[in-house]
Amino acid sequence: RAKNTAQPQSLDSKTIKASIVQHLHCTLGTDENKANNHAWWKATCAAVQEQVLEGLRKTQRAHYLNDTRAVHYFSAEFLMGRLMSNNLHNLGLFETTDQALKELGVSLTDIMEEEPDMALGNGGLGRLAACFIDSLATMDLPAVGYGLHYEHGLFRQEIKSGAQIERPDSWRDYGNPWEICRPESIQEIPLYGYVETKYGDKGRIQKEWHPGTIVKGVPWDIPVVGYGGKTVNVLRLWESQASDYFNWDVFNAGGYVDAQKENVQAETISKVLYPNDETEAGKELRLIQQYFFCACSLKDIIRRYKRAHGDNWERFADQVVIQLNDTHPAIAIPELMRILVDRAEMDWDSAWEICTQTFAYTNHTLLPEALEKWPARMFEKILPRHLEIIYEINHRFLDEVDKVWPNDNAIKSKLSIIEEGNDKMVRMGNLSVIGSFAVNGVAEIHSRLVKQNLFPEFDQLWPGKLTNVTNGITPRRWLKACNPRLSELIDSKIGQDWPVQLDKLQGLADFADDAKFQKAFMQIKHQNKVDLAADIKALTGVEVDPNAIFDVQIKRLHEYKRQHLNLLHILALYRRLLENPGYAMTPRVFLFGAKAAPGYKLAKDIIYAINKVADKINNDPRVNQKLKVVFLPNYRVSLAEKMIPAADVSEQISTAGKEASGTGNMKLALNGALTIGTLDGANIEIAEEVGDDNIYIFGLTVEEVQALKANGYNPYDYYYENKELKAILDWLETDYFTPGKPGALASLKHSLLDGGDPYLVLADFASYSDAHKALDSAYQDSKGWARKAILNTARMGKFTSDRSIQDYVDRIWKLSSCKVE
Ligand code: 26V
Repeated sequence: RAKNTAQPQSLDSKTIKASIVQHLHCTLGTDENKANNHAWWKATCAAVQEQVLEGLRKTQRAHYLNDTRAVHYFSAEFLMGRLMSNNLHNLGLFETTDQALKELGVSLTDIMEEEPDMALGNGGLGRLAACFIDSLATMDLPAVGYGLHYEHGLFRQEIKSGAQIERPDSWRDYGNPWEICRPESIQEIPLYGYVETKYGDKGRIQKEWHPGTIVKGVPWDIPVVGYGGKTVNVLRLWESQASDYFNWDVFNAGGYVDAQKENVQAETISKVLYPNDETEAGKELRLIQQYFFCACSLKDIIRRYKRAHGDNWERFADQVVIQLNDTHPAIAIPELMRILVDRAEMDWDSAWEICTQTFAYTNHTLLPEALEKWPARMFEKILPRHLEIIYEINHRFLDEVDKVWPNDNAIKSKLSIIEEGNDKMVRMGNLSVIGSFAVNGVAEIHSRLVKQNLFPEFDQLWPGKLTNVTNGITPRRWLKACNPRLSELIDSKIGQDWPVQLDKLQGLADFADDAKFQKAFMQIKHQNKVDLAADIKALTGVEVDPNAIFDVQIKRLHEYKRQHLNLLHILALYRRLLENPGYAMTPRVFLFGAKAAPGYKLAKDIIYAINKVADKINNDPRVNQKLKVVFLPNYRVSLAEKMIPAADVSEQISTAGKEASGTGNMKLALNGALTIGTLDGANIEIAEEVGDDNIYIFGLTVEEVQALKANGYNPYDYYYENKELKAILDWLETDYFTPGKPGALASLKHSLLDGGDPYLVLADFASYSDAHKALDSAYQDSKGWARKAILNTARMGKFTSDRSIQDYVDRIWKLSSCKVE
């Protein structure tokens, strides 16, 4: 476990004040009288960045002098959110800076609101990458994050008349004070063109790729400050630019016109983050993005390696480990083979040995529609040499398969990297497993299903290669920084080490029945709810009562996550209240935050339905005192930081077997929310930790889901059998929620009946409703509830991302820490 105790450097408030004012004058060109919050924010960033860069310089020197082995985390997404609060906390400068600004008549909380979120990711996978690099720095581990410097991050969501509208996110319009451009490390990346076969001495066949075009990769470094402020690693993000390079080679070979035809607009490569999550899009630009950042990053790694080890490749895999965050960077595998075989002229077997000692791959989903496949023809056009290399990898691999399963064509076609058919496809998952020395899922159940259902033959072929590393979250951002009131209370009871020794939270269990502590704990929850209620009012105009249960579902909108199950239950409560105004229930506020992929029609329909139902309920005086529904627009990291500390209930209601892990579930429970959830992903491990009395589990298990589907699931059985459910679904077809527009919510009903209800919403409805009843009556017992909430916080130690990283370090990366200073 992380050994760090945060005893960060101490700058006094006078020094910080002077630095902020100095930057206000000399960096921003303004003064204390004229400066608005934005200018104050920038000047404060500049002052903080001075400390950050000092740490960066020392860290880079220490890593260089010690010639450290490092992990390189390749990810198409890093969902960083805002950096000010995190950097101040990790540097141990939060209070001092708060004080310094106060003396200047400025509020730190206010100016932090000026910072745009760095939303360079879709959801769980991108935020996990951000938590992991925080832990890596905190644990003094040599690490670099590599990704794309998107000009536009995930779209900004507006809600117009209930419907989602996407607007561009322009997070860098007024500059990003945290990033540093490194023109000295620009890389040139080839694309398109053709492959020439040459015959060298001793009959050696030599391949040369004549690219059709070259694009420039410009690195932007974002320092990543570890807690305690000692190690400062980097997140290096690549921006594409047109290269001034003119490809005379192609021109002379007569390929100029073709090359021009195929010439991509170099600048578009890093323009925009793909907003799909869990659907494979198959777009050419996306493959180019993936190759672009992998090729830049590999060149960068090799340049650094050669500086220390020259042309001797023998130690490469000792110094370099590359973690592939899903298959998005899997193209790095054939790219390293190309560099070793074509450029370094290494023999195939030696090159393959290095490759398969370097890469490890994390799988983040089992959904078939999210498993990446690329048309071989697209590959051939963009990366002709890589396609050849992939065929060669595959050929040699299938020979190995034949030794284990002789003449078994069915197994060969299943394990092949190439999916045969009219349109041959390259399966990036198979490539990743074959080219890596370790493969992991992200929660116990998910890893079991990866072994049993997704890659069973690979597990037989290479026993032990497939493994589990359960996800985690950084408690620095997700408790210390976002919930200062609770953090202070925890400090007062168990000391200040918990942010780096999260197991210490166990000490809070001693106070779970202590009336005074319970009161303090629940008062903090209440105060956080008061704050959120004010934000809700400001953002939506809806008034909510902080005495009600705050029931929160925040995550990407997807059928498998079943926001519509939550909505059906809300409609059930609404009906019960209309039929019986005395219906016994604790007042409840249902809160949603969710973005839908712009092309995902049903997901957008669900958002619309939530908003229409919310409008109706919030304006119905008959139920107003008991029920409110709020959809908060533009869910993002900074909004999560406000919602999570205020949550009483955490909705984790995916169909069993579909949510690989979930990480929001961990954040909410850590902040004292009780989970209502299925036996899916990390919910199972959360239940093991917090105990059955402190979580509300409902619904079908993975085995029951499989059995029900095998026996032919018919959603109509539930529709006709459950009168309440039928009434609710029929209600959606009327114009009750969309006056004058009957049928506006009908797509929902259709997906659940004629659409076959692929995620078993109706099958789990009754059980979900029962779990809610149990939860509601538990809340009535305020002492009992306080105890449960405290025990949730106390028992979440396992889910620190420091533990996940320690798992990777011990079992996959074999890394040593390197103290700085
Ligand atoms: C797929 C695609 C397909 C092409 C377009 C862009 C794109 C972007 C993302 C993805 C894969 C998303 C997979 C994912 O986010 N999985 C989530 O990973 C979390 C961290 O491990 C985990 O907690 C969630 O349960 C899992 O859904």
